[in-house]
Amino acid sequence: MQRISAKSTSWEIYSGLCARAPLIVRADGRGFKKVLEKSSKPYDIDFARAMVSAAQKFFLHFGPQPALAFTFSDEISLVFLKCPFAGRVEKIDSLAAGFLSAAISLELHRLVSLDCRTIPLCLEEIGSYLMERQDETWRNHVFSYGFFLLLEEGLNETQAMDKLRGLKENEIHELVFQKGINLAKTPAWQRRGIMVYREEGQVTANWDIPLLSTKEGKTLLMKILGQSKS
Ligand SMILES: Nc1nc2c(ncn2[C@@H]2O[C@H](COP(=O)(O)OP(=O)(O)OP(=O)(O)O)[C@@H](O)[C@H]2O)c(=O)[nH]1
Ligand SMILES: [Mg+2]
Repeated sequence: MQRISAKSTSWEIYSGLCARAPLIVRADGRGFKKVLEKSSKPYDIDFARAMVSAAQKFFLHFGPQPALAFTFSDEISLVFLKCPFAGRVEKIDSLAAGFLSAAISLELHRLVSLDCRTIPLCLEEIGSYLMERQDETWRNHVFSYGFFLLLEEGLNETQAMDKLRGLKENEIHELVFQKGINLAKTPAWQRRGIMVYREEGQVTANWDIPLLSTKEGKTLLMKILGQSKS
């Protein structure tokens, strides 16, 4: 068969779409509610370890280097200070999704897939983006504990969802507290997410990150992003 001529690339109308650095690539597991239906609820440490290990492998084997990765639940945000693949969005999204899908499939010993999107922003916005994802980590944490507690009490998913929607965050807190779980004392990685970054030449996973809105959190981010820029 003849090779496709250069002309046929004119069909590839999205191939010219480019982003500038800095940019964030966020991957999210497809249908992970089903994938993880037999895992521990609301949190499965082995699944969290699989996500972290895939993020570490990304640093070691993907090629273009992110400055840091932030993960919670079934998502991973990868912060790039330099453009991978000359900023070509199709390349970035497909290769990052392909790599992470393969890495997480190997970790979980089953075939799974993740999608990816590229988010362009400026350097000053990286902190805000990560703070938003960390806020989402916290909301997800409160909601998940509430949700699984209500399921254990015999409500079905729709009933549990409806009940939680009518409650304020502190009310869910209280509900869970009555059952002996203090949401302020759960493992830090469940409340704040996990970061992966290079430290003294090693790809470190930090399971006890500070709140990124605090001075300590901002200092940590500046250190990671600062050393990665140079
Ligand atoms: N059992 C268990 N489930 C988890 C854990 N972490 C994430 N999940 C599941 O993963 C889902 C992630 O949310 P979504 O990304 O909105 O759900 P999804 O099923 O992946 O749907 P799409 O992303 O739209 O394909 C959660 O709703 C949980 O059901 C975990 O540690 N244990
Ligand atoms: Mg998902």
